[in-house]
Amino acid sequence: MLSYSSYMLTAVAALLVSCHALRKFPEVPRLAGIFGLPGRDGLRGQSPLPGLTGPSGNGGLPCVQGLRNSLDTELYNILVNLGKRLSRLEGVLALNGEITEVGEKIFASNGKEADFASALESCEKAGGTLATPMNEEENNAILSIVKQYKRYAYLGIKGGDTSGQFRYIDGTPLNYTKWHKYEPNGKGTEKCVEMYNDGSWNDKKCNLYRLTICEF
Ligand code: MMA
Ligand code: CA
Repeated sequence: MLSYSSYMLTAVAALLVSCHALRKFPEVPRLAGIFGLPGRDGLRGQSPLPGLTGPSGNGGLPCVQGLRNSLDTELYNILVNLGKRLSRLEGVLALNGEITEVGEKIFASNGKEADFASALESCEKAGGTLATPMNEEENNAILSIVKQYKRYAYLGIKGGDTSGQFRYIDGTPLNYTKWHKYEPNGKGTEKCVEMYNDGSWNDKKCNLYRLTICEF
């Protein structure tokens, strides 16, 4: 009787351990389904391995001793697939001229002209911020969109109270600039920055209509 109880205890403990990962990551079956791996639906009504049980509370993905070990591989495969699908989507968007990628950044425009505050709001609502060139390569990527739409664009840079003090929107000082000759010249009266169609910058009033270019 004692040995039977301890056997049951071990079995239950093993099941708990194997299901632990799925409780910790309950989204795994759903992700697996999304990324084309056997997930909730793929395994419905089937037992992919002999001896598998389908306990309740984990969305139908079977729990079995040893699943904990395979979960890393499963998650790895999901991430690899996710990366491949994202890169295909990026290829489509880039092909259609809808995004421009530089390093980790993605630049995109909605093609609309707006004042600085509205442009920034549009970008933030979309989960990004205004395009902010932090080196020559990023400046050129933004320039390509300015040329595409043939419109000057506001940049994610703002002038402070002190004249000539321009900072990134988050308040940090600029580490790259591309001022046009004799700019900035607003002496604190032009608190926004526009990009000309040669990629150079001009401090400018914030209430004009300029192309909205965001970065993500
Ligand atoms: C405009 C305005 C300024 C800019 C000068 C350059 C007259 O003001 O765009 O921001 O510096 O042109 O000539
Ligand atoms: Ca100016």
